[in-house]
Amino acid sequence: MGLVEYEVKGSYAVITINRAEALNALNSGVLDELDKIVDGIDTDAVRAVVLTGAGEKSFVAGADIGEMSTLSKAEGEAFGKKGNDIFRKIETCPVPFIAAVNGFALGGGCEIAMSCDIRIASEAAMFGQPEVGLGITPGFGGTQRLARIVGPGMAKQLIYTARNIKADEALRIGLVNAVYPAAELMEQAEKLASTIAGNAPIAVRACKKAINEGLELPMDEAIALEEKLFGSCFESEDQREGMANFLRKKDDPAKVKHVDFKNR
Ligand code: CO8
Repeated sequence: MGLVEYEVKGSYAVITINRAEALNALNSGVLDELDKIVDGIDTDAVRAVVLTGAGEKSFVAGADIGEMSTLSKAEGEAFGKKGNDIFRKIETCPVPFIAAVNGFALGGGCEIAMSCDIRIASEAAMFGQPEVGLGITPGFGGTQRLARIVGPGMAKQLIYTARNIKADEALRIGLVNAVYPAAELMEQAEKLASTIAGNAPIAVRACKKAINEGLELPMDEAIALEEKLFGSCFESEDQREGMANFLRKKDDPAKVKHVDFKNR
């Protein structure tokens, strides 16, 4: 067993951070393996990815404090960049990532969850950015992504106080989309991944790009980006078959079938 596990389950995959003895804390070894796995995802075949942590207690309890404790300023900055580069790969990976948060999601754990497209959590999940209590800032994108997800006021309160919040509060502030009993979390995450994977992959990928890149642009440019991506879906086999399938319903509702999208 490696520090990070990767399992392809048909049209989606599951990545598991596998360092349960340290509550899945992110050390350099975990980050290096994760980087290789994300680089190696076959984004033609895999249409959604679930990211979770091994064991029943923790998703990811942050960056490894032992490893960080003796870093110089330059090394600290380099370690921040190492994490940021990988999390950015997840954020910009063409296929959607779902974080299945099964316990502690603190510091770098909250940050890796926020680099995913969608977060769902178990009732036992706990979120927080405890860094200022350790004498550092969030360093894997927390100051930026938390503010974008829950708004600057709430992000500042959580970051300045270093207060951890439970799953119900994370749901209330919009940090997660849904909360499930622990025993149901993976089933729900995989069901969500499977639903996404059943839709037209070219279109899903274009939606991810349009939302992520559009949010960084003024509205006129964002709308123009959407137009380009919308146009890019046409003349694909999937667009023709998806629409033809709908139109067949007009002749005979019995003719509507599940479309087996081909990703072309
Ligand atoms: N780093 C290293 N080891 C950890 C970490 C961590 N973040 N979290 C837990 N562990 C280890 C513990 O040391 C312990 O190991 P051992 O058994 O060898 O003593 C084992 O995991 C189990 O942990 P506990 O015994 O502490 O379990 P508890 O149930 O008592 O407590 C907690 C669970 C509350 C999650 C507790 O472990 C804790 O507070 N952990 C630290 C959480 C934290 O502060 N995370 C943020 C770290 S900072 C960060 O992520 C910054 C990201 C950006 C970095 C940028 C780099 C420059």
